[in-house]
Order: sequence, then structure tokens, then C-alpha cells
Amino acid sequence: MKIDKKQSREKFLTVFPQIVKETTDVLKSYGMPQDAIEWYTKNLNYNTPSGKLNRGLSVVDTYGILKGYETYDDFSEDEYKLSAILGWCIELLQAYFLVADDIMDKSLTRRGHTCWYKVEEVQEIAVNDAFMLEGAIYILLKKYFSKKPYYVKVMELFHDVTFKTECGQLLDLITAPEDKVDLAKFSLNKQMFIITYKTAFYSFYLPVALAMHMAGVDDESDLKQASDVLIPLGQYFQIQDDYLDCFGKPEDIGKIGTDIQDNKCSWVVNTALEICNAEQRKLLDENYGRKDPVKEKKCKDLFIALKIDDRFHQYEEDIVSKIRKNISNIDETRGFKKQTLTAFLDKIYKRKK
Ligand code: DMA
Ligand code: MG
Ligand code: MG
Ligand code: MG
Repeated sequence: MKIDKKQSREKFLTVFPQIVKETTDVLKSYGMPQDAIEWYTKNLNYNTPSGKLNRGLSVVDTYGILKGYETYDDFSEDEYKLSAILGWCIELLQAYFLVADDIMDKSLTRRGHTCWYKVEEVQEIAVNDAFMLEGAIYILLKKYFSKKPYYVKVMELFHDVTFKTECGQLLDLITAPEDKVDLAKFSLNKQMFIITYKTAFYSFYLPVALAMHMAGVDDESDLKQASDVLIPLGQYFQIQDDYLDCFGKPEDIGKIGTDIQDNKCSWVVNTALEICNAEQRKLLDENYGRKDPVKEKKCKDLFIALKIDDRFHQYEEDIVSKIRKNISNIDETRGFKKQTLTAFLDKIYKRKK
């Protein structure tokens, strides 16, 4: 598969209006008043298509690679539509998680815009809006896949991955209490558990596994081969996210980092904790996790002094060469393809946003 980034995004976006129409039709069939239908439409439009769409696009691209297609022209109309619908289902799942995540993390901006719950007329209604974004997934799955042999597998996969993500979010949140900073509770091991659950399953394993079910390349051993590479890839992605939260530019990442003030068990602070001296540890104990920009700046300055960015670049090179090596050992005899994994890696290697 040759993938032109701009073209694939534009093509994928042409399916979105159908997602809006088909899920709002359900509300209409309930006789929901017009203002409720408009609210739901706004929720969908504001929160779903505004990101990088990497997860959604990956379903389509992975499907094409598994089928041995050269370009999108090789897809039948039906194949493109169905793989794109699965892709949009992940984007809905992502929208659902992010609307809730921003409330819980007290974030201000997302994808370069005000967070949904911070929009004047939205506020707490964002909680229900998040639930409705999730609900839309199952409306679409039922409509398009209920007659497919892989319907139950795909549905179970969504349920399983959703629950795992929620477990990760739980641990992320309770490891970062607002009122009680205790850095002794942090470790790189704990951080690894959090990111595996909160990010790697839904962002990396899910898109590939969905495409594998749809393409019929879903032998247990192939799903395992995929997961053995995609989980480390997802961990790497979230470590980039933690790194960018502190060292990225808001105009690049589309959000203002909150990890230091939010007392997050992030890769950055855990790496610092491993190498700091007693005096630096004291600085962190007294300044990390406080809702105070001056204290936040002190932590940031320490992370810079400890050269955490150099450590990140070293980590990045090490993990990427390990992942490349694991990809090279993939067994393609049953129809699984290495390119499904390298395509993913190439998308995120040295990402700035
Ligand atoms: C995000 O973790 C995880 C989920 C499941 C949304 P995060 O809070 O680090 O994400 P972000 O930095 O995008 O708010
Ligand atoms: Mg967050
Ligand atoms: Mg979070
Ligand atoms: Mg983050």
C-alpha cells in the first residue's frame, strides 16, 4: 500500500457526514426534539473529526496492506466504507475518552480548541456527551456489521479494549491525587502499567486487530504477533506524549501540558526520580503536583537541568531499534504482514505533535 497522508485523510473525512446522519437518524426515530438533535450533532462535530485521525486511518490502511492493495483504488466501494466505519468507531472511542479525560485532568485546550467541557454552555453536560459518543460506536457496528461473521469478535474487542483503557485511566488518576503528593508511590514500572492500559490497547492494538478481523487474517497466533509489537509501540507513543507534555510546544501539540500540576506519574518525573540527588528530590517533593505555575516552572527547570530530553532521545532510539528488530522476525506465512506494523512505526517516529 502506498499511502499519501493528505489524500487518505481527505477520503476518510468524506465518510464522516454519514456517521453524523446515521446516528442522528436514531435520535430522530425516538422523536427527540430538534434542539437535542442539534446538541448531539454539535457534540459529534466538535469532538470527533478534529484530531490527527491516526487511529481511524490505520484501520483502513492496515486492511489495504493485509489485502495486498496498492492504492485506495483497489478497494471496492463497500470495503472502503466498512473499513472507514470501523476507523470512525475508534475515533468515536477516542473522542469519548478525551472528553472525559479533559474533565478529569482539568485540561484547558485540546486539538487547538477549548476543551468541550470548558465551552460555556456545555460544562457538566460533557459527561453525558462522552457517553453518547461511546454509544454511537455500537449503533454503527450493529448497522453495518451485525450480519458479518466477525461481528461478535469486533464487538467483544471494543468492550475488552474499552474496559482496559478505563482501568488505565483509573490507575492514572488514583496515582495522581490532587491533595496528597507522594512521589514514593511513583515508579517507571507503575508508569509502564498505566500507559499500557490507558493508551496502548486502544490506540495501537485495536486498529490493527479490527482490520485483521475484517480481512479474515485473524488467527490467534497472528493476533498475538500483532499485539507483541503494537503494545510496545503504544508504550513508546505514550512516553512521547509524556515527553511532549513537558517539552513540546503547545502550538505543535494542540494542548497545554498539565502533567506537572496534575501530579501525574509520567515518564518525565519518573526518569528524573531515578537520577536526581537528595537536594533535587527535595525540590520535586515540594513543587511537583501543585496548582501553581511558579512551582511548575521549578520542576520544568529541574527536568531541563537533568537533561531529561537527552534521555528521551536515547530511549527513543533504543526502543525503535528493538521494535524494528521484532518486526523483522514476524512470520508472514498465514497472511499477516510486517508492513502493517512498520506503517504504524513510521507514523509516530520522532513525532512533534
Ligand atoms: C490519555 O492520557 C489517555 C486516554 C485514554 C485519553 P493523557 O491524559 O496523557 O492524554 P492527553 O495528554 O492527551 O490529555
Ligand atoms: Mg489528559
Ligand atoms: Mg489523562
Ligand atoms: Mg498526556
